Amino acid sequence: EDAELQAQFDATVAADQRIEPRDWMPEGYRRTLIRQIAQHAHSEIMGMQPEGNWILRAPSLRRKAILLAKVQDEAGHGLYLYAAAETLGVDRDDLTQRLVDSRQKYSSIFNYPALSYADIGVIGWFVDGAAICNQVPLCRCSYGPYARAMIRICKEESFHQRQGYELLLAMVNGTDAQREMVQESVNRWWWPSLMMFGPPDGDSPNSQQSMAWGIKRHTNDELRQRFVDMTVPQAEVLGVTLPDPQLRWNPDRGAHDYGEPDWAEFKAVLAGSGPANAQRLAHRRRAHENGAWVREAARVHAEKQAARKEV
Ligand code: FAQ
Repeated sequence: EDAELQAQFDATVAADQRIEPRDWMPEGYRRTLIRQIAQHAHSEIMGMQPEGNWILRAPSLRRKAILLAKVQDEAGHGLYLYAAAETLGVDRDDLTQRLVDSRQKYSSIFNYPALSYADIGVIGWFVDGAAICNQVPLCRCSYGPYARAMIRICKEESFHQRQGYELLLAMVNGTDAQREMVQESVNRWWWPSLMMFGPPDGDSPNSQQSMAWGIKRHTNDELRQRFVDMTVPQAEVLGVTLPDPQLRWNPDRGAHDYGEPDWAEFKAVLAGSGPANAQRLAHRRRAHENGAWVREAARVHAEKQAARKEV
């Protein structure tokens, strides 16, 4: 019977149809999805911190309204993604606990500090740009609830990318000091943004199986290349230099050659020793502890409602 279920699952994936929560699925498929969706949800929630830090220091009401909307969207993305993970039989409280106990990862990029308002623009341009490259193919993920969540998330990510680019356009058309701020920010965020796509293909233990299952549609290096090719002409329009002396168009490949990110730095950030790891996790833990009374009140309220229904 198991062989029959497996064959049915394989046929659904091969036909590019969706696996839904009540369908049979291999245990490894379920575990991989829980790992990836939870890490993705945690990233959205942790990703609120670098930018959230600037809401009270936005340079104008307009910039503040835009930034507030963006950070709220990230909270929303985290919540849809936790809901998508819950369809696989896990509990959001448990996933949050695993995050605050450092038993589950979140994206390396959010362990870098946002030091100037130009960083708000560059995060939108690079970090949301990279997120879009990575996430548009996930709209065709074989697992239905994840794929559907991605459609709306990608629409919002496009707005995020545009608001960042528009902020940078305003700054590069401003004073010399503003142009310098943008360049300085680009220098700090370029390499960490390339690392968002994960380790090189030869060093990515999960890619092959995830692609066979139709969870991932492209390898880490394919998506990284797509991001580089998309970003180079945008940098030209802004008049900024991407900090990579090896970056150049390769007509034979029809793509840009580029330098190797510092993978030792990537590993250090994943191991918890990035510039802001400790601060980010401490902040998240504190927020979780401060919210204990809300969770308790909701639990008691739910109990009272249930008791009322019984009489
Ligand atoms: N950071 O075998 P692979 C956003 C881990 S965008 C930390 O290649 P996989 C929007 C990986 O988990 C950011 N860990 O793994 C936003 C695995 O460890 P594990 C979130 C990383 O899963 C913008 C190990 O390394 N986006 O939040 C990273 O096949 C602005 C081996 O790697 C997503 O999560 C990394 N960069 O491929 C929000 C997208 N890279 O779990 C706020 C969905 C790898 O075995 C502001 N996820 N690792 O212990 C994915 O597409 C994939 O999971 C990859 C990694 C591509 C990230």
